[in-house]
Amino acid sequence: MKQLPKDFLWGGALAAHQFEGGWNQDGKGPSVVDVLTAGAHGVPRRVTETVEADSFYPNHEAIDFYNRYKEDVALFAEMGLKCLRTSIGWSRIFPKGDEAEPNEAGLKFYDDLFDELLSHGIEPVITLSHFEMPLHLAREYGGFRNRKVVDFFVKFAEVCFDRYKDKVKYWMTFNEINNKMDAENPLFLWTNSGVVVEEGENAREVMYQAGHHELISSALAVIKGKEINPEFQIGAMVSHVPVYPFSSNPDDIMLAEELMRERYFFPDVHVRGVYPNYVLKEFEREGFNIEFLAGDEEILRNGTVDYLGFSYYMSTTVKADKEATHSLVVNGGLANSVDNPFIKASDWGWSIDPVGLRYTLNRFYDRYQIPLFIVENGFGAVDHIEEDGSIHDPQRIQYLNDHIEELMKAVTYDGVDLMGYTPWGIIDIVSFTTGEMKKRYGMIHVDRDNEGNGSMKRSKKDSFEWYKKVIATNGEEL
Ligand code: BGP
Repeated sequence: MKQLPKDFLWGGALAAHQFEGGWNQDGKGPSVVDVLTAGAHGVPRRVTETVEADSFYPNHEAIDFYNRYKEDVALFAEMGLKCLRTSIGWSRIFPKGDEAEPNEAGLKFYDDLFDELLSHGIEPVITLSHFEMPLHLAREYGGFRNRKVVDFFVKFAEVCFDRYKDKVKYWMTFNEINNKMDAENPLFLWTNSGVVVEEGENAREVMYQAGHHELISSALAVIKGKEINPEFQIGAMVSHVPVYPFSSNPDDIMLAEELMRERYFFPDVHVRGVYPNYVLKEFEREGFNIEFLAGDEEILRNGTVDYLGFSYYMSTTVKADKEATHSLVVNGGLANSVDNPFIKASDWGWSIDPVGLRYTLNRFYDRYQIPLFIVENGFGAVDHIEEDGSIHDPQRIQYLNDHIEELMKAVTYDGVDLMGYTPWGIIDIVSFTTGEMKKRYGMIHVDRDNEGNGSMKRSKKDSFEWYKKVIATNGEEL
């Protein structure tokens, strides 16, 4: 089998709020996730008005990377990572979001971090907004429902592009911008867009308005970024859960196709620079009144992305003879979802479907013909520590191994242009959907539990050495 390209970006992925901690250090302001309590199996996370003294906020300390980054970067280097995908905490740079000047201490932290990564030969891959909007913008402006927030985001993007123009080449504007298509789920509109739906409003209409402002913000950021450094590669990032038809019944096939539009809408605009007809028809049908300003069409056309980054964890399967509501739930299931008899699931009900990754790569590449980047993939599981301190995680190795095999087929057999692969949570971090520490993805274990206890000590799991070999052999030895 032919090999992956020599410059394939093997890495790991993280998000500032899930691992940095230091939530109020060096002038950082509170963000929308800093008022998110821990959940638990089956108990959703809660957004509180302010930081309550008797509630636990797992993101506040997270794994304290902010104060231990040198130790962690050294471990990433030992693993052989070629890149690290992380995000810039927006409220480190603009604590409230609407200040005239950025916070120098926040900017300096990322200067130091990027220098540290580069000194180990690790390329930073940076998401500008990964669920970290300054709380003030959400509370005082209504988040991205308000057009003014576009200006604040673009200014933040410009400051970052300008400051790090010689250190960062690969950027993404919004993490999982589409992870709010289920507008009825308040968690995703809040973290993605800083939006709370008011009584009497149509949640989906509000979602589309906020989404439009984010698409405009992204396009303006791309335009500015290219002015600052034409060498930048600026991508979009979407969550992708392919929808399979349960059977060869044409109704199942058409339903799956229609539901895939929930996945394609945002990347369609990011990549093609125009709204797809199926969404314009929905606006017409539902009577949605989405505010477009004169010039928006041009902005979208001029601000298309260089590549498409995406997260892939699972697939879902639908059957037409269940009532359709077109609404997503956390595990990627839909109202019409049924069990797929060919696919098993994790303890959190996330299906395990490596072939779905190859299928996704092919469908995206056929549709867009631009480079793709798998910027999240992984297996969330409970780890068991042996008496001697070792952690055997064969299930995680199996999951990653099988997905890498499929991505290699997509590149070497199908001819997909794939830039790299950054498995999620390369070091144990706070789970986003549950706020737990016990749902772990890492190849590096962190001694920290759901209640915030533990020494924070780092140790290697079996997957650490396994992934190190995968990188060293460019995927030839799995
Ligand atoms: C994606 C997010 C990440 C992340 C991941 C895994 O939706 O981009 O921030 O955490 O999912 O989810 P979880 O941590 O809930 O298992």
